[in-house]
Amino acid sequence: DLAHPPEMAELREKLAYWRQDHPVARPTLMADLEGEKIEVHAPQSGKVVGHQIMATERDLDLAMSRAVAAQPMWDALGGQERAALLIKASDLLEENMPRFMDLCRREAGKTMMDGVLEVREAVDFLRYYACEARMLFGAPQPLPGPTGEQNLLRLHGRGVFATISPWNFPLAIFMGPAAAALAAGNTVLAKPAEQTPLIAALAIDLCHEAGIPKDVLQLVPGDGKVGAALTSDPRITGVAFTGSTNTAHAINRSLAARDGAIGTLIAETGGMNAMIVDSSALPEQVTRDVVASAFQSAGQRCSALRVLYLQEDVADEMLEMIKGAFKALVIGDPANLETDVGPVIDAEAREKLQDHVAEMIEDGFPVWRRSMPTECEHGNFFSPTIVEIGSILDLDEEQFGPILHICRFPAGSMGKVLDDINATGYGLTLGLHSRIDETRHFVEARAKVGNFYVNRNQIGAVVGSQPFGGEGLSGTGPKAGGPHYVTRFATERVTTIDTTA
Ligand code: TXE
Repeated sequence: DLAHPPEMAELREKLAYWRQDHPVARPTLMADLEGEKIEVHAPQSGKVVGHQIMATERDLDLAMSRAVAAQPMWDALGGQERAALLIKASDLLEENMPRFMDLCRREAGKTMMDGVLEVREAVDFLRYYACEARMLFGAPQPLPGPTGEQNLLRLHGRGVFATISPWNFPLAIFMGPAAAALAAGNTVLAKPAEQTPLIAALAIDLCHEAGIPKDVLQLVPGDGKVGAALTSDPRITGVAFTGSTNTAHAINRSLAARDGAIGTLIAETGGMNAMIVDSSALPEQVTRDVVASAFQSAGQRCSALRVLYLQEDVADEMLEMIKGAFKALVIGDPANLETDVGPVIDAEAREKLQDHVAEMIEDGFPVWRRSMPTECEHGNFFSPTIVEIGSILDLDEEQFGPILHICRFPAGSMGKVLDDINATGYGLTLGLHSRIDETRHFVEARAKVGNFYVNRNQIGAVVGSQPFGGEGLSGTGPKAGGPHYVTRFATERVTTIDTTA
């Protein structure tokens, strides 16, 4: 039950701590860095949460040299030992759940429930990839061959990975790719988003406390320039990136422009996620799932619903019910347990959403907006919005916030709807509400998306059960939290022995 994770009851007791604003100690990890000191602000209030240091060229160079030197030792340690350290780190992260929830609220504006889910996902990633390390990086796998010959396949780390992460899952997406790279025997330079460095610093502190050597996993705080410097270094063997499609393209170009080894890019980017609702769908279920998919986490999930397609003959009824639930959303301070929609990450994100809505109004599309409570005047709040448009192709790009676009389609035109969705070039999530099996099979066969959700919300992804990731403009794959993820961070080596000699 996503809405009521079991930890909630216990955590309610710790609310007094969680709701207070107390100073965040400067993370020990940033103490050695010499770059510029930058304030980190709370999205809901603009208050200073703490400070970060931008890594300089010299910091990067030093970190890179340490990572290169430490990699052979880490690789040679083997899957069992690496797994034990990752499991220990997962335990420490779990024990520190209230501290992370506090930081998730203050640094990223997350509600309490989103904070819980964030920590659980990070812990799940560490444990899942630890299991993979045990299974895949143990004894060599014998391969078939002619008599008199023995062939053995071993997996090894590739070298040094840069993991570059976004602010919207400041712990889970920061830890997940780093854990996979470590499990496979790579050393890691982990760059968090510039908006959420303190959560990342706490996570890395705890990984070191768990016994992962400091040179094996290093924090590289900074903005896009620091990220660009990292990816242009020829000593990096691969980059695991989550963020915007434009940045993924920039990293691809940067890796290709370097001399030396050919770099690997594993990218997880944005989406133009749609949901299709036909006349057989149950209106209450649709309403619940649409509102959760579009507005939970203030729409700042890459999986979030952006465009809802309603079959014409039921569209008015469904739209009325959705608007009813939309009007009931509680907007405000994420410190309040009742809050459904908190702030967006920063002023730039809010302005981008505002510009989009202004453009939609100018183009004559009908728009419904929630009024903003007075307590939201000073933060980066953006009022949840519904816009009725003609087709998904009326949109130029992903809007990363609480905006739901609605389209109507006549019965019998679902093929055209799917063609339009596919024509965006994005392929992350798609939802379908229908109780007709043939419709499900039809959509399943045509949809070019990584994750297809039927008769439920389309935002959850459970590590191990629902590996997550897209295709096309939405990413390279493999799926995070799935059975093929860790191997993308590894290289295969084959030994062939003449046993007759
Ligand atoms: O992403 P950026 P932002 C999408 C979503 C959102 C958009 C912008 O569409 O509106 O991205 O978010 C680092 N070389 N998603 O601005 O700029 C940067 O410092 C190397 C989807 O945060 O791509 C940060 O650490 N690194 C998504 C990270 O890249 C660079 C989650 C992401 O920043 C760099 C978040 C460069 N040239 C946003 N430029 C998802 N799929 O979950 C920036 N960075």
